[in-house]
Amino acid sequence: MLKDAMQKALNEQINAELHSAYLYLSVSAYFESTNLRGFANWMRVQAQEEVDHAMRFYSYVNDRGGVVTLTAIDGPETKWASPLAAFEGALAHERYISGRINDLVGLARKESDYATEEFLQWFVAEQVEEEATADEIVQQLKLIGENPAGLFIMDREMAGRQPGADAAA
Ligand code: OFO
Repeated sequence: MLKDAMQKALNEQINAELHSAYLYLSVSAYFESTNLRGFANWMRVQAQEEVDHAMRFYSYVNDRGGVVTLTAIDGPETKWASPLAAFEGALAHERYISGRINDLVGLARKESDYATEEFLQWFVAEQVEEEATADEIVQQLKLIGENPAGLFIMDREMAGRQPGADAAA
C-alpha cells in the first residue's frame, strides 16, 4: 500500500511525463512546420516514449493498490528560434526531469518505501541516457552551425529513429 505522500508525488510524476510528451509533440510540430521531417520524426518518437514513461508510473500506482488521479497538463511552448534552441530546451527539460526523479527517490527513502525506490531505479538509469542523447544532439547542432548541408544530412539521420524498445512494462 502506498503512503499518501508517495502516491501524490507519483501522480504528479504521471502529469510531468505526460507534459514531457506534450512538449516533445509540440517540438515535433515545430520541426514539421520548418520542413525538417527527420527531426520531427525523432521528436514524435520521443513524445511516445514519454507516454510510455507515464504509463509505467500509472501501472505502478495501480499495482501498489494506489489511486491514479489525472490532472490538467500545462500547455507546452510552441515556437523555437532554431533546431539548436529546440534541443537546448529539450536538454534543459530532461535535466529538470532528472531532478524530479532524484526527489522521488529521496522521498521513497524517507518513507522507507523500498519497493518504490527499486521501481524508480529504471528511471534513474533512463535519465542518464535521456540527458546524454539530448546533449549529443545539441553538440552536433553546434558543430553544424548555419551549414544547411549539415542540417540536411542530420535530418536524414533523425528520420531513422524508430519507436523504441522502451515500451511500458
Ligand atoms: Fe524524457 O524522460 Fe520521461 O520525462
